[in-house]
Amino acid sequence: MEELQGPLAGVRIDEGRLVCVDQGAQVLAWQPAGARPVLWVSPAARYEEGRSVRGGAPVCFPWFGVGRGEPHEPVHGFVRTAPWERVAGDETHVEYRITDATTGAQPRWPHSYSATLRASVTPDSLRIELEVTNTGDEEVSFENAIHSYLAVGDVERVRVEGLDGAEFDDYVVGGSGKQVGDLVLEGHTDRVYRSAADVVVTDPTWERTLLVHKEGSANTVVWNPWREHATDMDDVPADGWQGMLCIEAANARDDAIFLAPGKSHVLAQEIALR
Ligand code: TA6
Repeated sequence: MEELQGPLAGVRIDEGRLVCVDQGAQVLAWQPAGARPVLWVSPAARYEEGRSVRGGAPVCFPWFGVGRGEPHEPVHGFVRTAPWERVAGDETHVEYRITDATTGAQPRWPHSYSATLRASVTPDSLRIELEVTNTGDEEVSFENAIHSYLAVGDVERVRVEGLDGAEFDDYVVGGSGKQVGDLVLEGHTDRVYRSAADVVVTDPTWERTLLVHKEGSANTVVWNPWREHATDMDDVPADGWQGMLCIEAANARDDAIFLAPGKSHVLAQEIALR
């Protein structure tokens, strides 16, 4: 494990193949030996305190997007840009922790909690776990997501298998829909699927297949801004949308987690080269 030198503190493990920054406990890179990067980071990403780096696997908690009901700020919750404490690590894993003692009074979510992020690698897989414990004395509810940006050769040629028959909320056209067959993206896509199933991402351009396994996740979020929205973001180049596809393990909206005092919940996502 080596300390990451640069504007954001962090670590490189597995001979530098896995990179994680302390801010947001955000995995930024995973590139197995002999393979192309599996996680995408924007070439125009900005590495600034208080700003989530565009790419890798940001941690969304205790809400997803703008949350439920009244829109919440910051988008995707307040731990994504907060300083997590690195509590363990070696050449195959790193572990971070954050609690309400760090994030302080949060009017939108005034609860006592402890969150642990574990990232671990094998030669051909990356596992990211977000464990949340209710350390208060009343039931809490929250949303969460591991907002993974997969690197792909050309998103227009990618197929996503495993969502067939799943209902989804469509944040592009509004309303809901039901997936028929494999998902092939044809434009701006922003969907929260009600599916706990694994998905298989086939990437013909890079001649590879990624298996995305989930645990403790009722939802799969699929997002790509496409050409028309890539330029909405100052940290995504105009053509950046073609090389990325977000496949996120999540619990959002009606699938928010309810946790009794003292109880814990684990959300996990495992990405494996097939
Ligand atoms: O995961 C999908 C999504 O909720 C999209 O609506 C889009 O906003 C994306 O997250 C990125 O959010 P960010 O706050 O990182 O720009």
